Amino acid sequence: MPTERILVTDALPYANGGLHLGHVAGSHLPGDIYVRYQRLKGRDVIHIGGTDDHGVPITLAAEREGISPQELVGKYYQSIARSLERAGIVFDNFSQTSRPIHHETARAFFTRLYERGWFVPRETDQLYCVKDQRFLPDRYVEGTCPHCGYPRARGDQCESCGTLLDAIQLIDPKCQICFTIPEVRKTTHWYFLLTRAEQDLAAWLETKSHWKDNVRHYCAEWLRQGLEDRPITRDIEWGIPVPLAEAAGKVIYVWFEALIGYISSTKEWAARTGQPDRWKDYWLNPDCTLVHCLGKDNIVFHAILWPAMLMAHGDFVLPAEVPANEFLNIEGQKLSTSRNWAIWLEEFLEEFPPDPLRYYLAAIAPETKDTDFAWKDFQARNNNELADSFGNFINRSLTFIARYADGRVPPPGDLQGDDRAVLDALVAAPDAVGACFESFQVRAAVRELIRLGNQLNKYFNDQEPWRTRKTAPDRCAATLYVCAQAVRSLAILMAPITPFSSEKVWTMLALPGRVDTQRWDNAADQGVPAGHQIGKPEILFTKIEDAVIDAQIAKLGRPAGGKEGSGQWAVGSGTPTPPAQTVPSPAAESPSVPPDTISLAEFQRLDLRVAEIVAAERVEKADKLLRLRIRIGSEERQIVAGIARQYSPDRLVGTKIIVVANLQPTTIRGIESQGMLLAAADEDGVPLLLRPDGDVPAGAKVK
Ligand code: B3M
Ligand code: ZN
Repeated sequence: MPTERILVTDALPYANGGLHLGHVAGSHLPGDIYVRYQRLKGRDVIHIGGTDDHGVPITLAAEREGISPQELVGKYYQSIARSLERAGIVFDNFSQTSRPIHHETARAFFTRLYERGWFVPRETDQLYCVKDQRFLPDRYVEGTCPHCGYPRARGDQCESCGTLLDAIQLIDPKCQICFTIPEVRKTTHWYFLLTRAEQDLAAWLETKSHWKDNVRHYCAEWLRQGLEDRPITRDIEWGIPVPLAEAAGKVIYVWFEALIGYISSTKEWAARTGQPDRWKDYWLNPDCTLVHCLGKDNIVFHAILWPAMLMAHGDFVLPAEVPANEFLNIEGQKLSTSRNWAIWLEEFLEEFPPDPLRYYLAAIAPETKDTDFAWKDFQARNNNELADSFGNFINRSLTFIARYADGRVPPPGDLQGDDRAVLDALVAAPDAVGACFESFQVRAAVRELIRLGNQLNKYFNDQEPWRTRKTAPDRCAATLYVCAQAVRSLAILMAPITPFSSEKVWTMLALPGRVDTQRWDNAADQGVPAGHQIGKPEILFTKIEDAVIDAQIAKLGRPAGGKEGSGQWAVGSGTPTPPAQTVPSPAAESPSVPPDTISLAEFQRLDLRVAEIVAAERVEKADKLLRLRIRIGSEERQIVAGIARQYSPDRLVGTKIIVVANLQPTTIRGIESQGMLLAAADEDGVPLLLRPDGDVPAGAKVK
């Protein structure tokens, strides 16, 4: 049970791109749901966030977009803040680490640790790009991870095994600006003596036995490997200058200061509320519950580095909860911003209202393992659960009252067993659902709610108010009375997950105030009195058609079309990487699906076309090969195909075949082949061309 005062933070996304659903599922939605729940519980809770504006992820993106880091972070701050707001993710303060308040706070923090002897300068080897004439810290280099062999490990951390790295440890490092091989040069950096905090950290982590398994296991593993002192200064220009004369030209390492951003953002909030000291009620209060919401790639920073920093500082409260989430995959594949295998929040909200997204991400929250966002599953849950269960019950109940009771909630009369069973279920629900929210188990909360929704629909069906309306009006009145109470309860209980819809229900019920100012513990009160006049019922959740979903699936993996926040180089928390040339690997995550199954979206990435052969000739000294000139619509190309044994060139001219039109060009015997034709081997292994069965124009898409 948390203390009455709670401070919830969401990981600060890098302001180098728009937000994708990985950000939302990993930290912002869990944070928002928890805060909304705690607020309904009447606790003094604040939700603190902002953008992470420094470090290599920013400078790399700025270089690639051809604008200054300052311009870049300004632009993405706006877009990130706007999409969070549209998604109903509400912060008490959403700051930027590039603001003066943060620079001051971070420098003061640094100075305190320096004075306490927590930093030592060390001369170290560092990768340097001769071509770009600069040191290459962190993500300026990629190479092979020395621990797991992952070939695209970044200079700060391996995305695959999670190990924190020093760029110098990478095997075959490459400069991420010019992709040449860097050399090693000497430079001096200040190291944070993490080793000195090791014992205290271990003892403190021992007290966190209630933390989620994934978080405890990660921490245990890091401790088992032994902590290392970490360099916390960098040789780049963009960032917070190190407040030491002897470190001129260096900035504080982005992770070291970004974490302090939680304090700065709280200070900014306090100042905005006109009580500038109010931040101390949280950060300097040992009874304040500090909760950090984040994805698993950030665990080490929040559960090891940050507590060590806070211990070294001495004044501040330590994290109480670090409910980290695993990753959200998309259609069976790892989310990748560089391949645009991602769903962008802003684009999503152009097409769909926020609540179905919130509901779905809550239902599949990656709490204990990676989970999969599948568009068809999203559609099914929206249609079956939101529309057909919750929406249907609420709509039937209110419409019935509006139509047959003049919009007035009938008196309960003599309640009977079935009625009481429903009212009892309502009484039990706040604790049952609340316990799930309290322990960061949002999926379980959704399950409880679904169970309640099903029970309510069953009650409505069993009571048959459309029949009792004529045969037993008292029964009908009791049913409608109970249903009205249940609608009110549902509105409150679902408010953390579907706040917009809950507010709508509140309006339809014409109850005073707003749903988000109600009390969770009063959710089961019979709060809609007999005789109360309700408002106009409206459809709450609309069903989503197949075509709408198919269009979304087809968008996956396609270039983003220059939209803000989703350009080729504009990434969320992923690394900016050159565009991948390969078709994504098969979806193999779901146990019920054979490992070589591909999704519809993957199939749709293939651009299969009908092409007409306009010229054909043999390739010299290659008796199997033909060089074909083909026409796809108005475009002509050449391809090289191994069909010379069974087809003579002149017979092929005018023939229509099927080609893969978006295959990476390749060179065969010195001739560029700009596509591939489709053929199937006969019993003797002789390849025979596939041709359309009828007159299809060249250029037609094969589906
Ligand atoms: N910006 C990493 C990320 O966006 C980093 C989080 C900072 S939290 C203080 O995943
Ligand atoms: Zn370079």
